[in-house]
Amino acid sequence: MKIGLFGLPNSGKTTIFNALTQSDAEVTAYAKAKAAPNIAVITVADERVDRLAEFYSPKKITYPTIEIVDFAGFSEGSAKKGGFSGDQLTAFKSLDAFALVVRNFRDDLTGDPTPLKDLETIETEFILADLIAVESRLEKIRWSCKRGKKTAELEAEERVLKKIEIQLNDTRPIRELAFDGSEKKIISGFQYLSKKPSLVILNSSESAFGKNSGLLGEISEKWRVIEFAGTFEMELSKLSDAEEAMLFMKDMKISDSARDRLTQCSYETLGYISFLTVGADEVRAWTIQQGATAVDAAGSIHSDLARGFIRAECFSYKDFIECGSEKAVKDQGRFRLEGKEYTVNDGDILSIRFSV
Ligand SMILES: Nc1nc2c(ncn2[C@@H]2O[C@H](COP(=O)(O)OP(=O)(O)OP(=O)(O)O)[C@@H](O)[C@H]2O)c(=O)[nH]1
Ligand SMILES: [Mg+2]
Repeated sequence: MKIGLFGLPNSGKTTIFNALTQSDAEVTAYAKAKAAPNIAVITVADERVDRLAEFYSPKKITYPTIEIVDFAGFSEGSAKKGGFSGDQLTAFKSLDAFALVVRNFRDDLTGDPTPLKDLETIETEFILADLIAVESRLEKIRWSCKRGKKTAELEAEERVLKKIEIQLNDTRPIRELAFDGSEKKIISGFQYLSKKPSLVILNSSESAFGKNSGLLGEISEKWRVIEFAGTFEMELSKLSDAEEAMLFMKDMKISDSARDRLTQCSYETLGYISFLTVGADEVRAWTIQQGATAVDAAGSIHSDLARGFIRAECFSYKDFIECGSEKAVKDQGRFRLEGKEYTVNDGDILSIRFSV
């Protein structure tokens, strides 16, 4: 999974990047927009993996990972000035979601925070960039049609793009539009910014942290949102003494680490769940889309497993913990054989039988 920290300059993206990844990237007021973003990989903590590893004592324990990309702040009007750069758009393309970082602390240069207005600025920028992309594609289609290259495919594409154009002209994100199967297929090659799943990180000052329920409520009408105390949490992530860090967190009434809160919010935003595989070689958690089938899960492990799928042997983590062993799970009739179409649940422990 890949999440991009994005937002106005000086909103604390790099501070939060450091808090999440225990990195030491330079934090400066109004840094020059750099060409290359900061990138680091975090592991997704999962207690279930830890517990299972105690039972199986595997040679290897593997957690899912999330790549965090910290982009330089963009300036208002980026889209209008001919769009985001090709490099930027390429970088955005590979993201699963944006984490929009909004400033909720006083800044000497720009003064008091305006988080709702800032979010609107970002959204408008995305919408403008998408509108430019849609209009230029529509222009090309019209040009082709005029020159006698009209095809049913081009006409279908034009219809979807016009539908998108109306939405964008209404200053609304593409994410709110519903598309049917064939429409989805037509636009799957385009990477619209206002279509990408997004969550919001409200970056509050230490003194305001935890006192923003009204604001968080307003933001949550449109986005999933989490609150961070950026500077505080960056310093927290540098503490080598875990107990000391816990005490500071308790003091601030922070329930989980920045990393765990972002992970959870990302999974919710993207509709992801985890299934598990166990054995003497490896205990591992895997990420898949909610609603995925056993054969999808098999394919996420290896394409051969999906191709030669016979059945999935399955039991839930909860049943395993309640019963205490795989044998007890079987004895109590909680061990299941599932076919290709089985919908995988969060916390399912799967073993795929296959033949190729
Ligand atoms: N009070 C307070 N200041 C913060 C917080 N987060 C960041 N800052 C300050 O804001 C300034 C910019 O922080 P960065 O983390 O570099 O912000 P950025 O969004 O990465 O900035 P650009 O990359 O230049 O767009 C620094 O002076 C930080 O100390 C916070 O949570 N509270
Ligand atoms: Mg930065």
